[in-house]
Amino acid sequence: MTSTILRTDFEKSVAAYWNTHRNDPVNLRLGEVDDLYHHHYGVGPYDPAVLEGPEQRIIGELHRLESAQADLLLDHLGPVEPDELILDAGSGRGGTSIMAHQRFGCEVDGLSISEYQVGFANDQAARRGIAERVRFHFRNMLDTRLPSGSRQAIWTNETTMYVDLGDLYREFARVLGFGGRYVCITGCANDVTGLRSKAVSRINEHYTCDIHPRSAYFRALADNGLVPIEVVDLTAATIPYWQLRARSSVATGIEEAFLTAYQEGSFHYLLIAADRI
Ligand code: GPP
Ligand code: MG
Repeated sequence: MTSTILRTDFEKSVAAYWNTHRNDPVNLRLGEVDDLYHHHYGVGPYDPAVLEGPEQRIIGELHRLESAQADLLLDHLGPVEPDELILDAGSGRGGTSIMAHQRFGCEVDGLSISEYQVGFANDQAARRGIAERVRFHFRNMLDTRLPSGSRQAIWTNETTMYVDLGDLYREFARVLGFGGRYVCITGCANDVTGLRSKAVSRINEHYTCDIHPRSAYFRALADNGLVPIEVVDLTAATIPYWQLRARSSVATGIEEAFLTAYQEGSFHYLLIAADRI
């Protein structure tokens, strides 16, 4: 069974990373604030007063910025009706999926190649009593096994750096209905300078990922009938999150690489909303 889900050595190493990263205070302590466990970064200014208070205030503020990022993504996903179906491709510990269900009232399927993350996220849905409508599956987002045209909306929240974009958007174009919406938040490299940046290489090494250049997104979207309607450069909006995280007790050591990459312009934090035509 596993071999049909994890098809390459790269996918196996990515799954191993997420299956073994179970003691990650930067994600668990933030998630404990309100039981929304995220695996993405934050946007918006932080309140500098949190730096004067107890450490828990910094944790709460980082979590608020991560939830604001997920809210921003969902702002571009809707409207979604309660009887429509949506897909979280690379669903982590489930935070964005649960927020999407709370907002739209619809059923959500989340996919992850980490069995640990799938179990964690399903436990979260069960604890909230929404397991029948928010379901997480051990599956590869390049092969969702969902019926063609069955989804009104799909999102990827910082997960596309683990896959080939052509393969991914071919599958999304199949699964999305005509006029369906795709929203992506991602970090991508500046085509001119990014691929030679040491900071971008450090990020790739840290997470076992392969950051794509910005152009690769628009090429793969266009090749698969996904037409961007909005592109938001969130780079300036995410820098405060990294500055606050660098000063927190849950810093992991990758903060300086993100700050350098964003500030030198080799790396962009982007939201892309596209429609399936
Ligand atoms: C954050 O996950 C996202 C990724 C690891 C994908 C890479 C994203 C890029 C924009 C390059 P996380 O919340 O598990 O990371 P951390 O543990 O560092 O908070
Ligand atoms: Mg995190």
